[in-house]
Amino acid sequence: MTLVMGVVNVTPDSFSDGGRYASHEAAVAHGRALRLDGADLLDIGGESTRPGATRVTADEEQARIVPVIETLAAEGATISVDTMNAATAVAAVAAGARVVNDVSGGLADPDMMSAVAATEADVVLQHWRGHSADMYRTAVYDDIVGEVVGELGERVAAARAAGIPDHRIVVDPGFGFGKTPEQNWQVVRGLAQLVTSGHRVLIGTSRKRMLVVAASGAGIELTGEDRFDLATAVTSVLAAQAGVWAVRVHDVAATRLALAVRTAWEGEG
Ligand code: PMM
Repeated sequence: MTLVMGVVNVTPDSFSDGGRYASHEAAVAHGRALRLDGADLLDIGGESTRPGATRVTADEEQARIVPVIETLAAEGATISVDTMNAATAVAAVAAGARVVNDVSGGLADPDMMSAVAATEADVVLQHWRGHSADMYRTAVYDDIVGEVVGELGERVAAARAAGIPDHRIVVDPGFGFGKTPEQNWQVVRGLAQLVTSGHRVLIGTSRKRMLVVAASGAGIELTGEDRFDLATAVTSVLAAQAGVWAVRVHDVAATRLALAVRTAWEGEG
């Protein structure tokens, strides 16, 4: 069964006195709604990794997400924390997170691997070649599948060296990170190689530009969240087909429905 990770972004939309409280309440409510939709995990993040996004301090990041993690973990949710900061990862695990999702694969913060090793949390190591401002400058490959798999192997080796056992390691090819939309589709062809590498694989295609490229290939203009989420749900089925462990999505309900139809199609066994 492919697991569904629902995305909860905690980004205050206001700096007024009510801003923090309002964003906390909104994030908790969103997390609850995603669980009702059938999310197996909630990925909680306080810093946008989108191209061109400005970075927030670790203190600000923790102020945003730790209370949200505490509330949702206390309600029984399995929480993943989307952070590149070791200090935030430690604070999030103390608040109840069971997975550290580091889009930099431990590269952004030299303390990340040892910090995770000292906890019992799982770690998602994503393929990454630099902060979002540099995103496309680093998107140069001779053999993209070989390089992504190879660079992920180096991150796995670093995790092991820090004392994180294999069963706690998840790998992610990092769609959209240091890759153009077209290159993301090339990486898709290498998913089988990643799945057979022995670690659990997570992928995130949700609402990404690669879906726009796929649609335009058929003369379809991808506009509106609903259509993005339909396209995302299709990728979730194909990911399940490829043996991926979990998919990170915004629209949990659409992916759950798509996966249910696939299960009916395939049969339970
Ligand atoms: N993508 C985003 C953020 N975090 N984490 C993992 N493991 N894999 C991803 O593909 C990934 C991620 C960017 O997406 P968002 O801005 O829509 O959350």
